[in-house]
Amino acid sequence: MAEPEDADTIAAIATADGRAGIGILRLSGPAALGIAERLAGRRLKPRHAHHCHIRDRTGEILDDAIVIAFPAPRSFTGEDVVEIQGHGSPIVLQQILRTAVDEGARLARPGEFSERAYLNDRIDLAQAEAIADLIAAGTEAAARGALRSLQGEFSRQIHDLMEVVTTLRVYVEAAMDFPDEDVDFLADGDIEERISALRDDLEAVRRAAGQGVLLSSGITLVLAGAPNAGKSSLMNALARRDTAIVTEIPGTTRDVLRERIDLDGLPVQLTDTAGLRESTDPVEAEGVRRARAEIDRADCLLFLVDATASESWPLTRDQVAAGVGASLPASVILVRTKIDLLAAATPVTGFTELPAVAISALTGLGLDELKQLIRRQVGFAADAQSTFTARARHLHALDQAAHGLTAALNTLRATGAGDLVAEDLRLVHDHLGEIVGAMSSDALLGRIFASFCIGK
Ligand SMILES: Nc1nc2c(ncn2[C@@H]2O[C@H](COP(=O)(O)OP(=O)(O)OP(=O)(O)O)[C@@H](O)[C@H]2O)c(=O)[nH]1
Ligand SMILES: [Mg+2]
Repeated sequence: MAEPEDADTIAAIATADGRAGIGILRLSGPAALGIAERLAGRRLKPRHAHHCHIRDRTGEILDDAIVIAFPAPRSFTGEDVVEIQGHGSPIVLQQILRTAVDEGARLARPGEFSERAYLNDRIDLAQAEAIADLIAAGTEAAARGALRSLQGEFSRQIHDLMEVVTTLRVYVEAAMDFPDEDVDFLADGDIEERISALRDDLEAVRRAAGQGVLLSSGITLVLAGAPNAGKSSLMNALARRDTAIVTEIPGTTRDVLRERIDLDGLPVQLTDTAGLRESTDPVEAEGVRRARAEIDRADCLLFLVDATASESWPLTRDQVAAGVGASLPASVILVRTKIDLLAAATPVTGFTELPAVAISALTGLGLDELKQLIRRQVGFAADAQSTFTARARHLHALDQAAHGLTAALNTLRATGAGDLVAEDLRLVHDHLGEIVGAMSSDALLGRIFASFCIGK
C-alpha cells in the first residue's frame, strides 16, 4: 500500500463551482494549520469556529470567513485539516485558493482528500468509493444506498466473509502443521461443508452487491421503433415533461434526446431516438445511425410498435434485431403503443418470446406495468431499502472469490491436498481484500498465531 506523500499539503475548493451563499476551501497536510493561520492572521484553536478576515500576502482582505481547524488524527483525512468557509463567489474562492498555494499548498488532485483518508485508514476502499457514489447519486434510493456503504455496511459484509475465510485457512494450515493429530481434519467432511456454506453466503452478498451496482450506476434505457411509433410521446410521459417534439409527421425526432428519471429508486437514463427506417435524407439517415449506436450501448431496449399499424405482433427477438439493424442488449421489452385508439382491448401480452406490454402515452394506461417490467428485466429488486451501493470492480472481485471457493472445493474433493486448498483460500481472501483494500499477509500470520496455541 502506498504511503501518503506526507510532505505535501493539498488545497481545493470543496463546494460546487458557481455562485452560492457559502463556498468552502479545504486544506489537508502538515502545513495546513500554518497556511490557514497566515491567511486568517491568527492562531486557530482545534475544532473551534473562528470568524476572521482572510487576507492575501499583501494584506488585502479577500473575504470574511469562518475558519475551522481539525488537527490530526481526528479529521476526515487523518491529517491536519482546515476548512475556510467563505462567501460562495467563484472569484473570491479562487483568490483564497491562489493565496493558499502562494503560502505553500499545492492543488489537490481529484479525490485526493478521500484517497488520503483511505491511506490513513480513516475509511476503507469501498467506503472511499461510496463517497463518490453518494455525491453522484441519481435518486434518493441511490443516495441512501451510498450512505449505507459509506457507513461501512458493504465493507462489514465483506469483512465477515474474510473472517470466515481466515478461520478456514487457520483450520487447513493447522491440519497440515500437525499431521500426527488423531483426526484427519481435511477428510472428515466438515471443512467441505464449511466451504460450501461460505460460498452460499458469498453468493448472497454478490446478489446484494449486484443490486448495489444497479442502484449507483443505474441503467440506460433506449426507446426505438419505426417512425411515428410513439417513442417521443412515451419519453415525455415517463419523464413527465415535454422534452421531445411530438408531431403526427413520421421522422420528427432526428437527434438523440436524453432524460434522467427515477424509476422507483432505479436511476434511469432514458434515450429517445429517431424512428428506424431507410432514408435518403442525410439528416434523418444520420439520426438513424445514431439511434443504432445508442441501441448498441443500451442496458435495456424498449421496442415500440404502433397498435394501430398493420404490423405483426408479437415480434420475436430475431425479428426485433432485424428491424433494428443493431445488436440487442440482454433486456428487450416489446411495447405496443396507442392502445387508447383500439376499439376493444386485444390480448397483448399472452405468450411471447419477449416480455411485452401495451400502453397509451396519452392516457397513461399500462405505464406502471411497463415500469415494473423494466425493473424486473434488469433485475432490480423491489426493496431497494435494504441495499448498499457497490461497483463493477466489487462484483468482479466477488466473482473471482466465488471461483476460488469452487476451486478449493474441487481440490479438496479430488486430492484432499491441504496445501493446495490453503492456496485456493488465500486467493479467495485476497480477492475479497481487494474490495476493502488489502489485509496484509503479516496481519494474517498474526491472526494464525493468536488463535492457535503452538505449545499444545
Ligand atoms: N392516441 C394516441 N396517440 C399517440 C400516442 N402516442 C403517440 N401518439 C401520436 O402519434 C404520433 C407520433 O408520436 P411521436 O411520439 O412523435 O412518435 P415517434 O415515435 O417519436 O415518431 P418519430 O420521432 O417521427 O420517429 C403523434 O401524433 C402522437 O400524438 C398515444 O398513446 N395515443
Ligand atoms: Mg420522436
